[in-house]
Amino acid sequence: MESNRRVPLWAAALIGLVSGAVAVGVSLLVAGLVKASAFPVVAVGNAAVDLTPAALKDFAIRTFGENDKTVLLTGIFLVLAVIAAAVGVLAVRDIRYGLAGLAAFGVVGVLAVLTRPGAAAVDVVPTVAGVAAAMFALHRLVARALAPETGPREAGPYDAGPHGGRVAVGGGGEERNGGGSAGGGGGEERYGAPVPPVMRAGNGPYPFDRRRLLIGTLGGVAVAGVAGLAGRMLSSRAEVAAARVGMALPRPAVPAAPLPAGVDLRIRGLSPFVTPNHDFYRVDTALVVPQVDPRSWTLRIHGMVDRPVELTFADLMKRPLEEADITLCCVSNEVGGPYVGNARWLGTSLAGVLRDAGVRKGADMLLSTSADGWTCGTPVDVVLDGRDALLAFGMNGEALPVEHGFPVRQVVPGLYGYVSATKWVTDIKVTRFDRDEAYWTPKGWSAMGPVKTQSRIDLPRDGARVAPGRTVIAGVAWAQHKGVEAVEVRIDRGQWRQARLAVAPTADTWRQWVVDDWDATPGSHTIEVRATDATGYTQTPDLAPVAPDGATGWHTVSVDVA
Ligand SMILES: Nc1nc2c(c(=O)[nH]1)N[C@H]1C(S)=C(S)[C@@H](COP(=O)(O)O)O[C@H]1N2
Ligand SMILES: [Mo]
Repeated sequence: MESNRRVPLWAAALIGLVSGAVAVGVSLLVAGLVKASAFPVVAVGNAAVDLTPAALKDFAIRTFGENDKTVLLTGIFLVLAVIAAAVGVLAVRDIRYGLAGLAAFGVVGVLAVLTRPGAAAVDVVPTVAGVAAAMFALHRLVARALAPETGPREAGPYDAGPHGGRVAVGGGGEERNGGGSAGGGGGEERYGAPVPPVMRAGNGPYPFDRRRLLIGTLGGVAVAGVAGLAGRMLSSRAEVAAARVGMALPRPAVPAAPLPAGVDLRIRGLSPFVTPNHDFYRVDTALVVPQVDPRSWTLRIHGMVDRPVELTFADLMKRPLEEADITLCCVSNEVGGPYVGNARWLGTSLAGVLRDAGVRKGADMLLSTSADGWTCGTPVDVVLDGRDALLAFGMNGEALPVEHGFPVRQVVPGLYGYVSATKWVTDIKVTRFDRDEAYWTPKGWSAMGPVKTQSRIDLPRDGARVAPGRTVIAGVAWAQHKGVEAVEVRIDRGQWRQARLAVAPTADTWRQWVVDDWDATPGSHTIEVRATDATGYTQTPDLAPVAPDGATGWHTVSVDVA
């Protein structure tokens, strides 16, 4: 490309800056994709720190103190921006100069990455990809600023309108504007009168086309932004996953007793007593699972307390730890639905943490907030009444799965999840129900959400075909923190018969049940179930929808015996 002095300096600098942004965005994305540890900008920064004379380093640390990292990164980005702008200026003089500048820059980046301790070959991939993308962007943007998109016979630079509006006539490089380009309006006047077609068909310099360049830079910025954000998301995901896998769970001071024999009837098709983590239902409002690094996680407890505190993950681990089997269920579980599961949770007492902070008189609500801003309102008296309300970080012997709230969530037996089980919890405000409202409350759900006693038939499945003869009917029932006392089943609205109950270690878990003496006769049958909890309450057939505070009714299945 020939020298062209008609591209103003600002535009040349802009071309360079946008190309630089594309380099950063694409290298972030690629770093996330190939799980490279070194993001080139940081590697260059670290190399710069290593090369800085000690005296200057000391000066910087003294002067900027805690902020020295931020100052350093800001400085690196400023230097990068100046270099990028210079590359743009070179590129509009001659694209080869610009490309060479980027290549030189890439070599510095690769060297910086490779000289980092523990660097692997894969770590250069983001730098190389970023520089390649920047070269492409630079080339395209210079072309947009100066030349027709795909050669002289296509769009002329004076025509800011859509390409569809342009008609090339004949083979002699003649073209004329179609109606569509008129849409550009008088704005095109600023480019001056069209030069004769003959001149545009040649290889001569094209006048600067501001509009085409700006559209191109918007595209470049969009690519850089989307790639950068996606890359950041991918790498924080990888980092949090690594932190989770590397986490050693401490032994609790108060371990839960080993599960008694007989908690699990071991019937195929019946929900196991302990729900494996990968089968545990998931309900939350998060479109993308929040990635919270335990090393930077903190939990703030404030509001109506005597001593507001902020706990780190290490602080939490130093507290007395306990383990508890707790069945969690969702208020939006339909009768017979799947949103219920049982796990062994490991954590520290939420009541203990609150007592240390000193809950003030008059407070009746904990407004907890997750890393992604979801909020939950939990009654203070319930949390303080001695039940195993936990700030949990372990689930069935592993660190909490990320989608179940890693690194820390609340679990409170006896309350539906939406009023108790905040995942990725980072903030607890001690407050009052008449002053604060949690996420679901204004959306038609009750502020209070005690779990309703429920039972579910797992076997046989609704609509199943079963062979005549002895048929096992089995399921689970739950009444957290009250306990399930009895389960009854009836067939075709006949006599209720008592189910045999599995052992339940505490009142906070569900309980398996089985009826194994049903002699199924050919034909269609309906099977109904109802549970009675330890307060003496028996489920009624009254149907209630899930909103505002949980479904009621008897789970009923129909089967064909043939
Ligand atoms: N941060 C956050 N925590 C949340 C929710 C949410 O939307 N966001 N949903 C709650 C609801 S409604 C339920 S039922 C439980 C479900 O927990 P699980 O997904 O681990 O089963 O999480 C609770 N905790
Ligand atoms: Mo829920």
